[in-house]
Amino acid sequence: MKRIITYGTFDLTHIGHINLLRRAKQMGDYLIVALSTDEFNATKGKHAIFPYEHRKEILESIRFVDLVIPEHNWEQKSQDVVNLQADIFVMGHDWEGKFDFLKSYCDVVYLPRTDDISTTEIKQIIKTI
Ligand code: C2G
Repeated sequence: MKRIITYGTFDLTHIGHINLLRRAKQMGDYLIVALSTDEFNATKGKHAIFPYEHRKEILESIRFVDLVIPEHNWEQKSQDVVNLQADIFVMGHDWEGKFDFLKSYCDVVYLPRTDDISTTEIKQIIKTI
């Protein structure tokens, strides 16, 4: 069983997130999503509209996702990969190169982002309505 892990805020879940999750799952058999907590988002300078518990339940309702765990900090990834026996770490290519240190633990794959959609853009559009 090939185990995939990915990380993110996944706020205002949109097609860019779904495309990432689908392609990540297609690389293996079991997809783990480490979901940024509200507290960690604050350190990222991000304020999610949906609270962690809602973002978690939405992700758990997506058929590609098998497990959702909290992402509390930047440093937990290598431990997560080891503890959860992840074979592949996947992120969108806006993170290209940032997590190559994980190559000593697992494969690292950066997938093309979906164009013309982001949580930030959605927030901007809503403000103009
Ligand atoms: N994504 C994408 N296409 C988009 C928007 C997002 O492929 N149009 C991908 C991102 O590249 C990321 C994932 O969807 O792999 C989640 O995106 P965010 O929720 O914005 O995650 P981020 O805030 O970048 O947090 O430790 C890593 C961080 O937690 C990543």
